[in-house]
Amino acid sequence: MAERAAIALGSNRGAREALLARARDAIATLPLTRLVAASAVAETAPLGPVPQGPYLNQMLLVETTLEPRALLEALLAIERANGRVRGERWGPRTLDCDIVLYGERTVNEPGLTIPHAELPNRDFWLRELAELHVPVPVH
Ligand code: A4P
Ligand code: MG
Repeated sequence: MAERAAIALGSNRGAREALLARARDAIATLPLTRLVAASAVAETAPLGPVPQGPYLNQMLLVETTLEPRALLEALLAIERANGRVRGERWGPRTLDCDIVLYGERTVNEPGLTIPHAELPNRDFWLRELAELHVPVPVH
């Protein structure tokens, strides 16, 4: 059965707006996946310890039958295709695609945590989820 997943996009390097648009198109054309809704794109001050430029962030809602791990692999491939080079943790990036929620599932595996560990700390994610009428689980 298809489930709904919330995917957060972020970019603070390069042609940020175009990078988000390309990520949206790539996600919309993933196999077994349909793009249901997208929040507004918002500019946000950089979080974390690394000095860097502002981000553009956007939340997508998809319906998918890809399992969480397969969805993550697909998102990492989209990041790579858009010039993402893994550097410093929390550092500047052309494109970041994170799975924030996947249905009501909890996943705690090496390399995959759902709900995303930073969800309670990112006001802009909480705002974007509210905009898309996605309830946020309380733990
Ligand atoms: N990973 C584990 N769980 C997940 C998940 N639910 N979704 C693993 C996606 N990936 C997940 O990712 C490192 C690994 O996390 C992945 O290979 C995957 O196996 P990464 O994107 O290289 O992350 P990172 O930068 O090394 O660390 P982290 O904790 O993922 O950083 P974030 O959360 O990506 O933070 N400020 C603003 N305003 N807006 C932002 O979007 N983003 C960051 C980066 C910092 N500051 C920001 C923003
Ligand atoms: Mg990431």
